[in-house]
Amino acid sequence: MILPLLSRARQAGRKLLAVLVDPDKASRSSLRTLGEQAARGRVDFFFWGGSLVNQPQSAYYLRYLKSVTEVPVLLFPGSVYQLDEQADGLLLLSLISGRNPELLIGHHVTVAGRIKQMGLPTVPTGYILIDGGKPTSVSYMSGTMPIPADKPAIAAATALAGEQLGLRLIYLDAGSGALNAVSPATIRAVRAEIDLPLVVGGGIRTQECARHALDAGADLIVVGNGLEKDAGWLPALAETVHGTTTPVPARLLSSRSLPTPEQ
Ligand code: 1GP
Repeated sequence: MILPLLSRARQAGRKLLAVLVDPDKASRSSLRTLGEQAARGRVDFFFWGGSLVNQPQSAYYLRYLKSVTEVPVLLFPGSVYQLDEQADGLLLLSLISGRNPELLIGHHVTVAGRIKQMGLPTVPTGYILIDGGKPTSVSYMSGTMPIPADKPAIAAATALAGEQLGLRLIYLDAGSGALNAVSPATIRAVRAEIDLPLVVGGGIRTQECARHALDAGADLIVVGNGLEKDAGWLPALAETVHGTTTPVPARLLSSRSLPTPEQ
């Protein structure tokens, strides 16, 4: 259900918005506010995850979020301990900008059986860290270096390799709370190289920044910190996202190049 939604939106040139919730920072009141705001402005997904997550607390708040919104919640796990069958799906991340084998395949082997048992729909995701101007939790926790911000060609080649390996989504992330969001030049370079749906997040705190990412070719943007500080920003942000469209590239009109809808 997730990939077809992304593919249909991409075919129509329609942009999408995801709100990242860190379960460790959640409270019932913050989730209730987000749920209300999500209903007012259109939110397409909640992403659920963080670098350090207290699993019982996460399960409690995820149940609560599911009770106050119908927006699909996708796990965006910072570790193998963050699986939860209450979610609607799982971004199965392979950290392809890094060279840590555990995050390329090791942890996946550890939890493969558990994911199958849970019946969680997965989205095989090429996760690419781009330098956002300061060390982030994810680069520290993963023990990997992000791709330098001024090397769009490396980001593009990394995304292309991910596509060639059969991944179904590319996520460019400057890291939560990044000083600088992923630059339009990097987004454009990646967009020009791949046909997969493209997610961009990290450091998006203004509508202008969101618009730049979308205009450069992001299909879906992810915002976390900016909304933690002010959930009231959500309707205006959603309006920016849903008011932005891009012409559909001719190659996308051929069904041959579209991801196969399996989920
Ligand atoms: C981080 O892309 C997300 O993985 C969101 O980042 O919290 O900076 O919006 P922010």
